Amino acid sequence: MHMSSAVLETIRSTPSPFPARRLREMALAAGADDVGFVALDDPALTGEREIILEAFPFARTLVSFVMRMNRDNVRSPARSAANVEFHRVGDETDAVAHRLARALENIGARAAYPAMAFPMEASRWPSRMWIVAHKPVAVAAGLGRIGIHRNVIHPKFGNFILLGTVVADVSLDSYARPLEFNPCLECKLCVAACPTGAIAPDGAFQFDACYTHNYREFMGGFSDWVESIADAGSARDYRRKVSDAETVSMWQSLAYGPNYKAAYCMAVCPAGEDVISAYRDDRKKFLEEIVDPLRRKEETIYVTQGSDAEDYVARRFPAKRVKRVGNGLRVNSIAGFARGLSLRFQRKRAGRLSAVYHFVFTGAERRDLTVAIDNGRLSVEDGLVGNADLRIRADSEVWLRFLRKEASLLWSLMRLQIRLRGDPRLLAAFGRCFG
Ligand code: B12
Ligand code: SF4
Repeated sequence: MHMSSAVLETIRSTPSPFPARRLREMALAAGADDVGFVALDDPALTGEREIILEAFPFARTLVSFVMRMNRDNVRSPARSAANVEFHRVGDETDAVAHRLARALENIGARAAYPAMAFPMEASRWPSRMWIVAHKPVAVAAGLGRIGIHRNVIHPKFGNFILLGTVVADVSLDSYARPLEFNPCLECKLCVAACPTGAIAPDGAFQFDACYTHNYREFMGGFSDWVESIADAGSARDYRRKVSDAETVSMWQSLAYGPNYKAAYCMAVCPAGEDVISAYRDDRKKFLEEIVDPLRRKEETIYVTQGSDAEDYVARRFPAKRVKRVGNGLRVNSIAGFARGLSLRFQRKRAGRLSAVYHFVFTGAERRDLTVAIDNGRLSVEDGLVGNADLRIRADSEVWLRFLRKEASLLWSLMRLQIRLRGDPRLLAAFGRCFG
């Protein structure tokens, strides 16, 4: 879309704010289904701002937009139907962002966009690889609120949307405010449908449960598959670990874009003006037609050994079977160890354990850390806080090797590279709490 030369002249000659209404028209003309604007200095972007500026130093305004997905594709137990829609709308999200950035460029503004999902900054793995976290931006732009399942729910389209962001150097004459109400009904259908138990009724999210299964054919799951090939002594040995259907599925993901294994939380969500009537009119029918087929679906759920997800599938989904796999989330720094604790914490496995751990890391990466586990709750703090039930003093490199199962604990204890003060059984109890 090209601007008239009069408009072009206006934006070049006046540093005055650009009309939000005009930018909205441009975004809709580029194909967005809804759009909202956030100033880069909005307090909601604390923690995000630096990451955005590193990639796009000219950023002043974030244009957040949503793209609708076809609901019945996402709901189908045939996940190929859901995945073609994720890919189709995902590509369209990037195309809309491209068109809007181009339109802004045409009127003399600077604009760029990060991908809807991939490609990301893979060299940063296993830390955060994405540049813009589209969800908090969309919430700040008034496009929706986060539901119990942690997806953004748009007041009209529900959660059947993908999100995009265009970063621009213009300032606007008005910005959005977050929605005052949350469209989430707290019906907990997402909790019931998730095959891994990743969504707790109180809204807590067990990242590694979702990630290990749903992302089996993405980053870490893919690394694990490669390692199973490297470890296999023969084709027959490989086939014992990986079924033919799994090999074909991996080929399909590599050839046509990675396929999500579930996203059932999104499939069953009845929130949003356009979506809710089917649920309100006949809840029983909604459950029978949309939730039950996903719950009854016979399929393999990928779990890590000893995880809450492993127990959950066995208890809740008799038609599903688990397969133990690695999820490729290797810890390669003490900072990563500290950050990863909350992502890997297995609330149920922690049970009634109540203990405070002091970690004193020495050597290459010095850091003091207090980890408290109390009746299924975890807190991680820098420094040594309160009294420890177990104090672990360890050389940072040795500790990382121990976590990766490359160094033996006994050997490290004998060589005084790891020292414990307190009941050593608490270390085993600690290990059980993390997947
Ligand atoms: C990382 C990520 C994931 C992670 C973590 C999900 C999460 N709750 O954040 C995993 C792999 C589990 C995931 C799964 C899914 N995702 Co996703 N995902 C993203 C991504 C790249 C960033 C999310 C984010 O901003 N998180 C930060 C804050 C806001 O979320 P949080 O819950 O407070 O924090 C979590 C993450 O930070 C994560 N985390 C922290 N450190 C690290 C490090 C690494 C390496 C990783 C991988 C994760 C991670 O763990 C935290 C706790 O859960 C965005 C794309 C983007 N660039 O924004 C898409 C995005 C959020 N995903 C999306 C979708 C659709 C899904 C799935 C439905 C996938 C699918 N198609 O099957 C599921 C839904 C799972 C769920 N119920 O949340 C959409 C959501 C659309 C919407 N309506 O809200 C997004 C916005 C993509 C898009 N452009 O539309 N996703
Ligand atoms: S399924 Fe129900 S509880 Fe879950 S996010 Fe949607 S409306 Fe909220």
